[in-house]
Amino acid sequence: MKKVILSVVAIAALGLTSCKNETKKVEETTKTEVSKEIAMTDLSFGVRGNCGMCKSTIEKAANSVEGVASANWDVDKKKIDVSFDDTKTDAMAIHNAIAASGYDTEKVAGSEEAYKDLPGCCKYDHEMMMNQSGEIKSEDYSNHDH
Ligand SMILES: [Cu+2]
Repeated sequence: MKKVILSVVAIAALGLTSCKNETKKVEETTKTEVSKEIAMTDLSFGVRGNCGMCKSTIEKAANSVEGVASANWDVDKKKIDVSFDDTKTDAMAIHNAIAASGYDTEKVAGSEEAYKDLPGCCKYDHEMMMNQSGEIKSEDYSNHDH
């Protein structure tokens, strides 16, 4: 197998100059991707919300922050998992973007203006528990409602 690769490389090297350049380009792209992966920071924090529509609004807000690679909000756990490039953004920028879309996070209260414009089903309870296990029953939840 190694021999085959070596001979392919040799042929490419001996061949047209354009072929050689192409091979080099591919290598560089791969290297960039690897270093990007290393810089990615994974973060989870609580975000209040009700339904699938909330999910798309929250995730859209998080993804709108430059440097955010992925965002996944869990409707049962009231929690978001974000992966971002910490050379481009930081946790607070993501908290602020979600809050600006009308949703409360652990650190930033949601914009009241944006909250007013949310569809009726998305007008979540501001007392809602965040970072739930996903197994808490509604009767348990009422105990936390002061
Ligand atoms: Cu909703």
